[in-house]
Amino acid sequence: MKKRQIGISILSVMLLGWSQIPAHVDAASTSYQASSDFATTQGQHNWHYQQGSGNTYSNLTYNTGASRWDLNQSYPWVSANAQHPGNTADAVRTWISPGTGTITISGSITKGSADGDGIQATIKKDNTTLWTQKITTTADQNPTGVTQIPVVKGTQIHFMINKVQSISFDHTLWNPTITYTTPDNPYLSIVDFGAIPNDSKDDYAAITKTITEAKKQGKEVYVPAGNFTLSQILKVDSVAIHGESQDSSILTSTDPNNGSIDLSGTSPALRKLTHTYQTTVERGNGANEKNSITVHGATNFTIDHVTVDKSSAAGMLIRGQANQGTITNNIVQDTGADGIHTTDGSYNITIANNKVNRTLDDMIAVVSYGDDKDSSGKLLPTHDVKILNNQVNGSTEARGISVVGGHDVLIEGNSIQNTYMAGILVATEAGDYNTQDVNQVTVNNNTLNSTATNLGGGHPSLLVTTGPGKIDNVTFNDNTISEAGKYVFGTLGSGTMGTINFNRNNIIGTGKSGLYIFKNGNVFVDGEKKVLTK
Ligand SMILES: [Ca+2]
Ligand SMILES: [Ca+2]
Repeated sequence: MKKRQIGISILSVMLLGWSQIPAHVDAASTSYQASSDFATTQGQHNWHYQQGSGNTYSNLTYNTGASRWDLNQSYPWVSANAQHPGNTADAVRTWISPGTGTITISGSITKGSADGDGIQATIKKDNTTLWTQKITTTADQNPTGVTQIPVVKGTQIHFMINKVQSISFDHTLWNPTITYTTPDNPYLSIVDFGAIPNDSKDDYAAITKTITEAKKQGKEVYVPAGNFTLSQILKVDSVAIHGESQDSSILTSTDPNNGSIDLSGTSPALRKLTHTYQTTVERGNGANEKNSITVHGATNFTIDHVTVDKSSAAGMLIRGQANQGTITNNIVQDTGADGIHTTDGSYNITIANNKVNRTLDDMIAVVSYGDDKDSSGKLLPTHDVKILNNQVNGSTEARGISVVGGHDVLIEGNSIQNTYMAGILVATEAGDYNTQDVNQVTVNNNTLNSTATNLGGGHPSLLVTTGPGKIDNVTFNDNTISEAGKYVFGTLGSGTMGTINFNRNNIIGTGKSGLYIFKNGNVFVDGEKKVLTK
């Protein structure tokens, strides 16, 4: 077995230590030659020495005196560079692939004598014949069609000599070489750095080590199928992590107070995996450490096909002027605070095609607090957020989709069901929240069913309300609202409110209290200015 590896330096090998060399390295080729790898132990250098009949194989026994593997010191036998069939079984040299890649087989076959009735030489990949030929002369024979054969871990390549009718004069020289090439992998697998699935033991150190090395090599981190354990916050800085699939690759946090996956830096990504908590605690102060995923000021971040299953605070929280982000095709469920919450001056964010279910607070929220400021004291509103084609269902104490401070927000094509308070809320809030102004919010083509069901609280299904500051330029076009809990539309609050438009909305039955309540703003319904309710 000769190793030739490209793309991993001797220095990095030394730094990593042999035990930690990742199996996935760039375009590595390894040669396995029968004679130089020949050993007195089965399986050494991936070679096995066997007898075979049909597709059934069993190991031969090493004969020290004859320096070969044989059956009861007779036929069949396999030596370093030759094979001889037996009367009841073929002589078989078997190579078992150590991993995924391709192989090329070389090396000629030479029958030792022209006498006898010949031999049948065969190369099989598992039970499939790659090449076979009857050989009756002493001329060298070169197998054909045995290049670039795909293999996976455990694929068996059998080199077989069959007697034909008689074993006389069947001694055959055959010293094959297998050149095994692993593919270029753009990722490092966490199991190659010591993570072990499904053993309930902590994988935090192994995964962190993989992240560090992947960042150094400019590669992604791969999480295979299985359940991996995280004992503390996982920091993902400028690295992409992807799983085998959204359901099968699971990261389980064991500390409910310290279990967020934190994304930061440039182009961090999470794709195709599940993050869950073993247990949750009370939301309390809603610290970011209790979120499932927290984006801290990252640029060009991606969260796609990720399931967030349980958290004590938010499902996904986007903060610190994070920007150019996409949050798509995710499932967020059973969170202790908001499902997907964008705040703290974040901008240019797309939240699309997600399913958010059973959140204790708002399902999808855009929030700008009064103390979200830069170092010079300038306000940092959250802005340019697109909330598109999400399905949100079942906020037990709060709103479906909300904009509470911020500007240039588009809420379009979403399905919103079963909310305790407003289905869609545009607001500024006083008190602890002390949020910033709202400007330019467009709410198009959403479908709301059974929203604002908390009749005591009295939220209309589509609500604009001001506490402090100002709200202006809010438009609701072409939404469909059925089973509104109280009113369908409403404007409330004592703060400053500019122009609010409701156009072409499709209302199926009015709310239990009526169609609308307008107590603030310059309100137009299909172009007609409304007199405010006293
Ligand atoms: Ca023969
Ligand atoms: Ca583990």
